[in-house]
Amino acid sequence: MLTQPQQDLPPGQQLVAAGKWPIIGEREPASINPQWALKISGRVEQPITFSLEQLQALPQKRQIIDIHCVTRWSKLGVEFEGVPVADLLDIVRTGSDAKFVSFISHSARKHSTSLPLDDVVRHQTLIALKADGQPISLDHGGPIRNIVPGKYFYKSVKWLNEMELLEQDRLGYWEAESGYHNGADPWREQRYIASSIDRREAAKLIESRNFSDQDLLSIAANNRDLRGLDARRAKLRNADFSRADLREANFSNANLSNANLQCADVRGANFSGADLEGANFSGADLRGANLLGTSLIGGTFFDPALGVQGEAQWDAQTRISQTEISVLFPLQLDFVMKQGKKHGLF
Ligand SMILES: Nc1nc2c(c(=O)[nH]1)N[C@H]1C(S)=C(S)[C@@H](COP(=O)(O)O)O[C@H]1N2
Ligand SMILES: [Mo]
Repeated sequence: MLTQPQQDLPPGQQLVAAGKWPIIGEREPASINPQWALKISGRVEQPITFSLEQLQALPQKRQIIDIHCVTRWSKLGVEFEGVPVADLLDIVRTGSDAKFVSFISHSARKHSTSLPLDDVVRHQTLIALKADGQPISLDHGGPIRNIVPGKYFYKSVKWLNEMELLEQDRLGYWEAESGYHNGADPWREQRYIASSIDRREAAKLIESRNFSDQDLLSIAANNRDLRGLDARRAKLRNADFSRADLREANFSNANLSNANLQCADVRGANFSGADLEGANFSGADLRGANLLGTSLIGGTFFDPALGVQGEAQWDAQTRISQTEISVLFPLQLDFVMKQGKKHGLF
C-alpha cells in the first residue's frame, strides 16, 4: 500500500498538487447553452423542474468536501456551495416506494449514476452550483452538478439535469459498463466489482497468452509467466499483474486503469496509447518499455514505504516524454523526472 503523510487520505489515494483539479471522464455536456435546469421525477408526489435561476434563489449551503477519485487522486477541502438534495426532496415529497436515486447527466451518452436514497440524504449530497466561490466551470460539470461527500467521485455527476426517484436500483454508466463498485466507499476501497471471468477461464487465457480485445476486469495474473503476452486493446481495469513476467508484452491501447503491476518485469513491453490511470508500477522493471501516448493520472512508479525495492527501474531505452508525466502527482513526478534526467529520456 502507498503510504502518505496525511492522516485523512483513504487507502491507496494520493494528493493532487495544490490548486490542481484533474478533469476525468466526459469533458463537455451534450450542448453548450441549453436551458439549464434540474428535473426531479419518478417516485415523487409532485415532479418539479427547477431552472438554474430557481436553484440559485433557494437557500444556499456551503460544504467543505474532500474529493476522492477512483483513479487514486484526492483533492481535499474544496468549498462547494449549492442546494442540499434533502431540501429539494422536501419540496417534491418522495413517495414511500422511493428507495434509490438515479442522477442523470445532460451529456451525449446520458451518463448517470445511482445511490440508495438513504445514502443520498445521510451523506449530505449537494446540488452544487459553485466551487471555491466561483460558478462551477463547464469542464467540471457546471453550472449544475451533484456532489456526494464520502463516496468516490464517480457518484458525482457533471451537468446534472435529472434526479429520478426509483423503487429499484438502476446501475449507472461506470457501474454497468466498467465494473465500478456500486458502493463506492473510498475508506473500504470499493473501487471495482470482482473479476468478470472465473478461474478456469482465466487459467486458459493465461495459458494462451492472448488477451487481445477481451474484457478481463480484475483478472488475477500475479506471478504468472506472460512473456510476449498479446493484450492489445484489452480491458484490464484493476487487473493484478504484480510480479508477473511481462517481458515484450504488447499492451498497446489497452485499458489498465488501476492495474497492479508492482514488481512486474515489463522489460521491452509496449504500453503505447494505453490508459494507465491509477496503475501501480512501483518496483517494476521498465527497462526498454514504451510508455508513449499513455494516460498516467494517478500512476505510481515509486512506493516510499518499500524504499529502493519500491522504485521502478528505467534505462536509456525506456520511452516516455514530458507530456505523459506532466499529470503525475508531486512525489511521483519528482521520482520520474529524476529517472528521466539520469537516463536522458527527455
Ligand atoms: N456526466 C458525467 N459525469 C461524471 C463523469 C462522466 O464521465 N460524465 N465521470 C465521473 C468521474 S469517474 C469522476 S472522477 C468525476 C470527475 O469530475 P471532474 O472532471 O470535475 O474532476 O466526474 C464523475 N461524473
Ligand atoms: Mo473517477
